[in-house]
Amino acid sequence: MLAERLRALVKKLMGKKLLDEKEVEELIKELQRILIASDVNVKLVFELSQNLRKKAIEKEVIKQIDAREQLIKLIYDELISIIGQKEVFEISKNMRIMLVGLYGSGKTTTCAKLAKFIKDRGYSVAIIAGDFDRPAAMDQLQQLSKEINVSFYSARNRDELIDKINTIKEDVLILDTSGRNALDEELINELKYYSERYKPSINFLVISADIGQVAEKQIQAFHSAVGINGIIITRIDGSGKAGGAISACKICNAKIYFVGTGEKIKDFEVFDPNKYISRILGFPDLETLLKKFEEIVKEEQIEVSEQDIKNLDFDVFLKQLKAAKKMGPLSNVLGMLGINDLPEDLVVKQEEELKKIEAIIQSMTKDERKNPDLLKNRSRILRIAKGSGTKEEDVRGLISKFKKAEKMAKMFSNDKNMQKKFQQMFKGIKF
Ligand SMILES: Nc1nc2c(ncn2[C@@H]2O[C@H](COP(=O)(O)OP(=O)(O)O)[C@@H](O)[C@H]2O)c(=O)[nH]1
Ligand SMILES: [Mg+2]
Repeated sequence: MLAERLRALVKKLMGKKLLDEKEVEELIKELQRILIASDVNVKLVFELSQNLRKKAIEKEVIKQIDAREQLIKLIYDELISIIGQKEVFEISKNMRIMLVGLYGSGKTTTCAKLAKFIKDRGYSVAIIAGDFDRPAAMDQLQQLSKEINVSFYSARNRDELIDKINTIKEDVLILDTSGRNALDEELINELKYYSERYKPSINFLVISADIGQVAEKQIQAFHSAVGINGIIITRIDGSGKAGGAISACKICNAKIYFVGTGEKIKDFEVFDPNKYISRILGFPDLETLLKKFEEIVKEEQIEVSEQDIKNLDFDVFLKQLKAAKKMGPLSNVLGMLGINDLPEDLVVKQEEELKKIEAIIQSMTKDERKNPDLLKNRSRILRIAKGSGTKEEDVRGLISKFKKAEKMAKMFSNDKNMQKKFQQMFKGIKF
């Protein structure tokens, strides 16, 4: 698998806080290889690399997140700037949709899928057969319309069809067009004909995920013939590549709205950019990683006051401990990156311990949390252990850690760097 090499490189950077230029370069090269093999247009890959290079070196480092994650985030940001965020498809009455694309790209199938999608949202839909090249295409479309119970319109020729279209009462119209192996003049004329007479409000380009590097020329030709406002990628189930779609977004400046995930009508999904990018990059769970980013950036803001340090209580203890441990290695990140051969136990154990500590502290009364001296009383300790589902020695262990932290905090409470030292102390607390 292509992404494996990228992952190996990314793994090498584990725990690093800063990227040096050589490492950035190495990663960019690997990324280029992946994107080009995924059929992303070469020029576009080059442009993307330039941006990445610039940002990776310029970017101010978020200290608590290591280089590996930062780089993935940068790559993600670059790709998303081309593909765009998740787009809602706004359906409205009197909408006229036209599907264009090469022969075999999946237009006819997509007509039915899209019609069903729109019908399920409470609109009446009409499917119109505009492909006069292959008589079989008409039957195929009629069959599909029956299957989803949507009206179907056809005619003997284009002029007749246009006359008919003007009498259709349904809310939304979807026109299927013919396709060739390549976009020739005849097809361009047909599309222009529909463009002028049918007057579509949205032109969807239907492209197959495996279209390859030829994508650019084709997309450009369709775009200059009729103007593409939306993209639907089909056969995403069969190809991990789909780089042509990224190129299409860039060329048409249009968003990807839907993806086809199989031959059946139900195999149709609203396009999710995060899922798509994870797939291209070979990182299984990018979305969770991105959320983690937000969390970390938020948690970084936890302040600590002089008062907190001088009178350390269990509330402050827990808050600081959680902040400190979150900023360390992130247990899930490993799995998210598809890296499974690392000593994950260690990290997972730490998180479990932290949960236990949290349970114990939450089983204390408000007074006990504020005034830890109350915990000299054994019956209180037993009550807390019971309440948190832990053992007496767990509670005692935590109290002793707290006492040590309290003692240390007192020691540097007059230090001018006390805030920093205090926070660092929590990072050092071992379970
Ligand atoms: N696996 C898979 N097959 C698809 C998908 N969309 C269409 N197909 C198949 O691709 C072939 C061509 O589809 P068709 O709709 O006739 O393409 P058209 O020539 O553009 O109208 C058919 O066999 C479809 O069943 C998809 O999302 N996934
Ligand atoms: Mg067709």
